[in-house]
Amino acid sequence: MQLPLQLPLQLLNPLKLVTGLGLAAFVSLSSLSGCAVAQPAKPTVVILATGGTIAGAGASAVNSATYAAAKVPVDKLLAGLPELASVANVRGEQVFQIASESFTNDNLVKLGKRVSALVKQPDVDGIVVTHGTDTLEETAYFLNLVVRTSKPIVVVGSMRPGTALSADGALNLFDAVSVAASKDAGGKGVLVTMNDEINSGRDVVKLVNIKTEAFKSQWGPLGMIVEGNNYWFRAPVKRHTAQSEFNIDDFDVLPAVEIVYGYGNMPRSAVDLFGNAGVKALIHAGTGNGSVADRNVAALQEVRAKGIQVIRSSRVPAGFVLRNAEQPDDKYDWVVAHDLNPQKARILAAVALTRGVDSKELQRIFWQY
Ligand code: DAS
Repeated sequence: MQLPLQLPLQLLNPLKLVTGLGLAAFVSLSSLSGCAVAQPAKPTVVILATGGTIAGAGASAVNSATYAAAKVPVDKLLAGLPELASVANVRGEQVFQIASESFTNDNLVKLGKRVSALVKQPDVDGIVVTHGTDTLEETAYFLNLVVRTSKPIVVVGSMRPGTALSADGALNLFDAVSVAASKDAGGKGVLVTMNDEINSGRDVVKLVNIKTEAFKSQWGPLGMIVEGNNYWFRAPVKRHTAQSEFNIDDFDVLPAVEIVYGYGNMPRSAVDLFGNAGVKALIHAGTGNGSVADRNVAALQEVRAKGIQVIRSSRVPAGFVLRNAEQPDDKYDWVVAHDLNPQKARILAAVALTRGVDSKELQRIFWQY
């Protein structure tokens, strides 16, 4: 009986070891049957690398927070994770090599178009986007709105560079590829795998800026991934991907939508500045339930009178802004961002305004997406 020369440890059957049959009794199925057992073809996952900490490098293993992001190329990331071959056939593309705080609307559009082109290819089963964590939530939401597919798209980053002790990138990336290769991950919108959780790209936000358990959704994760197995507990109810009315193939430029941040003593100058800068919409990141200082109500009304959409979000990380509560939105013809934080509200408003919608349609879109 021909024993396989290289017996991968993970193939040892612990039951046989425990019953004393040990290695001698271990035989591969192929030698028993005398012919190769056909292995199911592995899914093909394309990894689009954009930079960030997951591609970062520090001077020493104790540098878990002091390092340079966007240094390691995608082929080295993949070479450093041979375990990926156990879950999918993977290939990588270096789309950008930047820290994600430097992302622009043009980066979003270019990435979205590449994802859209790849998911149309019949031999591509899933997509992983490696990304910096700073604006990961914005990119994940953008792709969730504009890529018309039911194939899994997973955005992933890390809070520590691969050079650090207890680096989180390798397992996050393995999880991302494993989820992207899973049929049961399809149709759930864009997903984010960080720290063993599978979150919705719509809901997830970076809530902590200094530890590996950084990403949370106030509505909870969709599921968890443990040792390559997905455990689902809920599914998204908002429109996304294949059910979206938006399509990255329909536009090349995102309209200018900016954000003003609310705080005590906030002057009207920021509102006035953007009101005269040609923006198509202004997100007001208000205090509390999207509150607007009295001196800024007039400033926002003037902005609205110029045909610029005004959208009330909140600087408070959880909850959602109620229409006509802190401000008479019907009277002022303003929109509320629902549960979207200011940066996600900016993404949705920009995507919606590629179709030149009015305020009534824009509010419908904020309820549905
Ligand atoms: N600068 C951060 C970024 O690229 C690093 C990271 O956390 O990924 O988003």
